[in-house]
Amino acid sequence: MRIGLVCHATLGGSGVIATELGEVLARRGHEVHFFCASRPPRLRAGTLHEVRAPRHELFPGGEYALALASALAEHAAQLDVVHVHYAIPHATSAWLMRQLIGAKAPQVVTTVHGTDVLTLGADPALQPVVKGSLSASAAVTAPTRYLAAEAKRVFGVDAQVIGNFVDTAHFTPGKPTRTLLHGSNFRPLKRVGDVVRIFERVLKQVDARLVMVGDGPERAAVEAQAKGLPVTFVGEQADVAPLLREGAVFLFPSETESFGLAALEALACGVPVIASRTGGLPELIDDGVNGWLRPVGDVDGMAGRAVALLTDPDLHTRMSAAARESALQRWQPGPQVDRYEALYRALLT
Ligand code: GMT
Repeated sequence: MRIGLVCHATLGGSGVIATELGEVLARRGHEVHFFCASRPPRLRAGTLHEVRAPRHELFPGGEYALALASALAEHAAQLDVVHVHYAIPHATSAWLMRQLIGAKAPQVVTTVHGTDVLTLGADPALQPVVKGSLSASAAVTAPTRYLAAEAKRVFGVDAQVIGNFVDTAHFTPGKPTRTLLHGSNFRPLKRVGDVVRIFERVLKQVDARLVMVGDGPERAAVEAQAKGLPVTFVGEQADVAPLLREGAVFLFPSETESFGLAALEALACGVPVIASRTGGLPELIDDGVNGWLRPVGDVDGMAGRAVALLTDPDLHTRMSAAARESALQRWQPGPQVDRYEALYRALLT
């Protein structure tokens, strides 16, 4: 098949899933084209079409959404399917492309990922156009049952659940040291302040260090909060696997998460995850098996579990093995890419 993949070119999970999907599809012999504003950091396969959005110095407008629609229309004859990751603005650009091309247009699949449903997509300023664009997609998918239910609630659309996945050959266990880890884009919903609060409580009982991976709006404030503590801020990393291999515990106290790809990468490296019981995280983390779930904001509860993992080697070994096993059993690329391929084929017959 000739497949167009559209994603945001960031280190965010939706861009990572789109580029990994493209790599597996290309390995399976499909022709893969990416449409992005710039080169996605983990892109390794397929043809990249960088979408240039001209700007007018006076008038604000959705230039990128329109430029993407034009680029998709320009290449429509070379494509059987356009699969967009993250609905805003991609699903709308794909719908516009179909208006431009008509009956011969490629089929459109939209995968919703998180805030395109939960916050931004639910905003009354955008909800009608996102709803209309999703309804016009030939198929909508979501990575968890939780997000599929939210898509139904917010937009009235039925989304098929096709899970995210992790390359378990790259994300492999290492030799954990007394290191707590956190990785995110440091936005308020990640509650990075809680990470430091949890760590302060841990330090009262155990000697340890904290490594904070990523960057974003809350970084300066949390660096100030962590001053004087053994905390290292390493910024954005193209490859987080080497850092994860040193971790004993991954802290993920988010306000909400549709899936939590960063947590899955930690699990694949055999790092138990202590997370909030929120969103789709319970579909990834079995409480007390491959990690622990505590209510949002329960920093004492999360610190208690981290101390248990750092001080009980048998418990850590058991949970670390369960973490790796859960990634191997449930979140390998093969079965999820099979489902996407089957979906594309069904739309083309
Ligand atoms: O929705 C966002 O804020 C960004 C988005 C992204 O592009 O990474 O994150 C969402 O999609 C990821 C990949 O499916 C999930 O792992 C994240 O949990 C999800 N973020 C939220 O639900 C807040």
